[in-house]
Amino acid sequence: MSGGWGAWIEDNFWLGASDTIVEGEWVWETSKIEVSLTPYNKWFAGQPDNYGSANCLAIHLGYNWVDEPCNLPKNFICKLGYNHTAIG
Ligand SMILES: [Ca+2]
Repeated sequence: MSGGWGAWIEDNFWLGASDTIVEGEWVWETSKIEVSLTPYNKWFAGQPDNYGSANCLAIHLGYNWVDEPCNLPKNFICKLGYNHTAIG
């Protein structure tokens, strides 16, 4: 698939944070730490904008962060511990 919404969906990934509990307060799903308190974030200019009730954090090409509706189909990126073995 190339171009249009298909490429947009394929070219970005869920990162595992959301503002579903309190709009505008972004929290990592696993640690429950506020995103603003972690040492790195890279919101794209004008993001997050809650467009279309966007409550989940995605990263897209250029490694910028955007908020998107949580029901969009995407692959995801996970942080694993040092001793984890990737399968598959
Ligand atoms: Ca939101």
